[in-house]
This record gives sequence, structure tokens and C-alpha cells, in this order.
Amino acid sequence: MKVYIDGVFYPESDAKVSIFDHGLLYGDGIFEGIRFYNGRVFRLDEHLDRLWDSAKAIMLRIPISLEEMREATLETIRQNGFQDGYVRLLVTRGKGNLGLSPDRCPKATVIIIADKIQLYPVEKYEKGMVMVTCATRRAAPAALLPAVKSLNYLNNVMAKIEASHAGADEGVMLNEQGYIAECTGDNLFVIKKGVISTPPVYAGALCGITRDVVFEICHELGIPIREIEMTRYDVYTADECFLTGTAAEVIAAIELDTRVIGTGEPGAITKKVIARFRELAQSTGTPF
Ligand code: PXG
Repeated sequence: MKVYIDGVFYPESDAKVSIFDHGLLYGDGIFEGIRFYNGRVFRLDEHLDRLWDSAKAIMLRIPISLEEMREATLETIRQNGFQDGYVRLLVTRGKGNLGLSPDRCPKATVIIIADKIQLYPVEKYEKGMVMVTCATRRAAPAALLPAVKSLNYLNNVMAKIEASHAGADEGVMLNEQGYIAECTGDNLFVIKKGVISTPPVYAGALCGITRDVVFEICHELGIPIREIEMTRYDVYTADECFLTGTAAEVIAAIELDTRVIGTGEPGAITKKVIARFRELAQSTGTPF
């Protein structure tokens, strides 16, 4: 594996950052996870725009231009020789000292890793996911902006551990008010009487790029879709449920807190959305 760090490609064993990097010391940094399929990077510009927005929000100066980041991303994929896979972009505050102030970090560190990723076992894509509600809440927007894809994923990691200790595949995270925000690394959608609903971003969800693709698919296929605050009741009583994320793609969910959702199998509308998503993923994107 070849890893890009600040303009240089290193073999994996030599791909290292300083122990004084504030990404490590304080989780001070941002990232993006991007898929590439069949020789094309899916929604590359949308991911780069979100990375730049995350940087703006945390006052992080990315030391290369967006065009340079775009080219570095494509080159990292080429260097690794995959046709399909996953590319992770990280920008940390960079090397500083043991004080948390970024004043002493003269330059941000840029890392690009191209690899394979499989978030859930193959059979889950056929059968659907079992979910539990996590006690760990999504971080409050006044504490840690949920729209920023930052290196602070500790609450999501805690929620993921809770879900797996409960024997579930995924965890549903609520916001401070008890409304559904999203899952630990995926956005959540339900379908009731032919209408798709998903929590608004202000409920504590990340503005997912795959989530945006689902809105486009629904507009194209004429399926009604809306953003609305949701409680667990809306998931318990839904006809269908599915999750979206770059790593997860689109995947059905069939149970929450031991309540079976709908028939307990991936539903017809979910399957339609999944099929169209796969077509788009395979046939559109930035060639490398
Ligand atoms: N919510 C959160 C909190 C995320 O981290 C999504 C939603 C989906 O967004 P996109 O833009 O990808 O559709 C994410 C992104 C992992 C992993 O290993 C998860 C994500 C990204 C990278 C890795 O679980 N989720």
C-alpha cells in the first residue's frame, strides 16, 4: 500500500505522523471517506466541498488547493492499483506541542489512504440490519458541530460499542431532545405508506453525501421524500427502514430494540432505491 502524506507517497510501514500531531493529541482535524467504483470516484467534488466546509468551520487552513487535493486523491488511488475501493482523506491540525492551542501548529498535515472497506457482512445486505437505540447521544451542536466531519468520533465509537455489546449490527443515536439523529456512521430513513422520511440535519445528523443521493433518486423515481423530526416510535411502526453512508452504501434495517420493522425483510421501495444507487455508483463519477 502507498500512502500520501504531505505530497509524498510512502509504503504503509513508513507512513507515519508525529506523536505531537494535534490530530492524535486532541482529535483536532477533519476527514472524508469516499468510494470509488469501476474506475471512477463517486461524488468526489461533493466530498471535497464538505471537507473544505469542515475546515472553514474549525478554522483549519488546508495547505494545498482544492484542485491539488483532487489530483492527490486520484493519484493515491492510481498508485494503489484498485478499480474499486475506499479513499480516506485526513487533514490534521499538524505537528505542535503538548498545549492544545493550535497556535504552535504551523502547518496542517494532509494524509490520503486508499484501501478496501466492508462495513457490514455480505448477508446483511440481503437480510437487513438489526439495530438498538444507544444510550450515548449524538454530540449536541453547541458542543461539537455534527455537520463537521471531525476526528472527534468518540461518542459515535461509544455508541458502536454499545450496539455490538447488545448483539446488534448498528446503533441508533438520539439527540439531546430524544429525537433520532442518525446511526453511528450512517443516516437513517423510514418509509411509511409510500413516503420516505429522514431526520433533518439540524436534529444532529451529518449531511451525508449518500443521503443527498437518495433525495436525488427519490425525485427521479417520483417517490415522496421529506425531512422531519422522528422518534423511535416512527421507526418501530415504519413499513421499511434503511441506512445510508459512503462505507455502508444503502442497506435495509429490519429491527429496532427488538421490534420487527414491517415484514422483517428488506422492503420493495428500499430495494428500488438500492438498485438505483448501485447503478449510479457503477456508472457515474470522476474517472481516475
Ligand atoms: N453520519 C455519520 C456520523 C458519518 O460519519 C454518515 C452519516 C454518512 O455520510 P456519507 O457522506 O458517507 O453518506 C457518516 C459517514 C465507518 C465510516 O468506518 C463511516 C463513515 C465514514 C467513514 C467511515 O464506519 N460515515
